[in-house]
Amino acid sequence: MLMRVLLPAPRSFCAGVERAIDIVERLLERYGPPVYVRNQIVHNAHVVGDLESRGAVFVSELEEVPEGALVVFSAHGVAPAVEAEASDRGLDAVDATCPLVTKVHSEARRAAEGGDTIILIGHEGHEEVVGTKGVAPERTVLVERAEDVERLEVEDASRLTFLAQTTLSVSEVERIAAALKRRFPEVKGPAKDDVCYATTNRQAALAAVVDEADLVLVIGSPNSSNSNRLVELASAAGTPARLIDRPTDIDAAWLEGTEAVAVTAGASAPPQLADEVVGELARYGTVEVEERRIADEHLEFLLPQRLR
Ligand code: 0O3
Ligand code: SF4
Repeated sequence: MLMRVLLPAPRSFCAGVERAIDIVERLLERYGPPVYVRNQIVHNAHVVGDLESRGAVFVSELEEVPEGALVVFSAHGVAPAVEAEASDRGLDAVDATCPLVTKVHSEARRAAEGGDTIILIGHEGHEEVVGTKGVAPERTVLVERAEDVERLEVEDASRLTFLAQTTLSVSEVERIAAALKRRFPEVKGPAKDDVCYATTNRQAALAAVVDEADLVLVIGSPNSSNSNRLVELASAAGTPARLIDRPTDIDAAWLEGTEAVAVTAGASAPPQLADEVVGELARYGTVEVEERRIADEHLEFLLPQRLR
């Protein structure tokens, strides 16, 4: 059997994920274990498992962190109330929030200070949304779908700002933003939108090959928003797609009659997993691998001052 394997690029780690992992690694090197991390540093089982094996301790509540200990906030960001709690408890907090998430927090703060209601486009309960909403909880309303826009009740339609979670579907956010602008012509918003460069590039790269593939494999963990959006994009384009955490998740039945597979990975999935997935596919026959790059990514974020 001959199978074409298309590798859309960019895929895998983004600059914010690399920085967050780097922060935990450097803290482990400098201070030794344990290094507490509030929530999964990024939504990936391999990354979490690897750091755990080297002495990182993942907790969901700050209460689980002993007084005075080192604690890292995950890449998805935290509400100001969490920062305050850490400082009240005398914890030594290091913030691994992606600077592009922090930017959205700053926009939320500015809008709230100006007296605007914030319409946050995002998924209820997602950590990034919990954090961003926490910047101005009394002034923020959440919109998950374009249909929610009609049901929105706002205090003053002339004082509105919309913001978005960074890992959503670009086309879905565009649809919601258009619905908001139709219903509230005075709504203010980001020049483009808050969906970040990495999310945008991974979606565009997959979109460029999806029609050539009979199957799309997206490497990522089940709780990774940006990875799930890649699966949705492929399904919406009419190509069956599966989210896999590791090569052994591949079911032989998926490959029956498959001539071309696209293999991509969410921003929190380690790059070597794509090679391992290609290796696994090669067990079923001869593979012909072709990378399809739509953009180069050179962005690198500075580490927090104390770790530079
Ligand atoms: O936000 P999402 O569930 O996609 O998070 P991941 O999978 O950890 O990916 C990195 C994105 C991030 C840390 C915030 O934008
Ligand atoms: Fe930052 Fe975007 Fe990566 Fe999220 S997906 S960590 S916003 S670069």
